[in-house]
Amino acid sequence: MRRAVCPGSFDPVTNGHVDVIRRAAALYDELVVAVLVNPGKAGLFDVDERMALLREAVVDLPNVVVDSFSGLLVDYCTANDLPVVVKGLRAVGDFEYELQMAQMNRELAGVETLFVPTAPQVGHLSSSLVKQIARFGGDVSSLVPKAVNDRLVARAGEASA
Ligand code: COD
Repeated sequence: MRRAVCPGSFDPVTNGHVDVIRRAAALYDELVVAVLVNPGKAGLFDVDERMALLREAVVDLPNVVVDSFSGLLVDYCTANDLPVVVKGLRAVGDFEYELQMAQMNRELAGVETLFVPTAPQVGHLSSSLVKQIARFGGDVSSLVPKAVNDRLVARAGEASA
């Protein structure tokens, strides 16, 4: 069975992430979407909420499993028999760091990386820009799955109450 992992912070999942996940899911028998638990960096959403939002976003993809991990990605890959990491690539800015990580992950544990070039209509999307726009009351409904938009609107309401 061909398996791969799509790792990330997903704080929160955007339509850019969903595009990469969908395309990767079509290439593998099972795709694990793994949310990094980073104790040093509190996000807007906690890890359980990020996972719940991801599960809603991929509910129609039966071969996608949502999980979380902490520590090194390669340790998670080795422990879970995941030989391939799938990453989305947006602009040249992504490339240098992603290449470095891909080479390091291969050296550390023989884990290969597959890069999926972003779709033009979502290439400008990032979780941090989405959060910034939502925080100031901007409309992000076309940039994120519906459940994420609902949570961001609720959060903005709580903050201004
Ligand atoms: N279009 C296409 N791809 C996109 C888009 C978009 N609009 N937005 C994001 N992506 C891609 C990113 O390029 C990335 O591949 C993935 O989606 C996840 O993005 P984020 O922003 O949610 O997650 P990151 O980049 O913060 O995640 C980084 C990791 C958690 C994967 C990385 O830090 C990691 O592996 N950490 C574990 C520690 C470790 O092993 N470190 C050593 C590395 S050598």
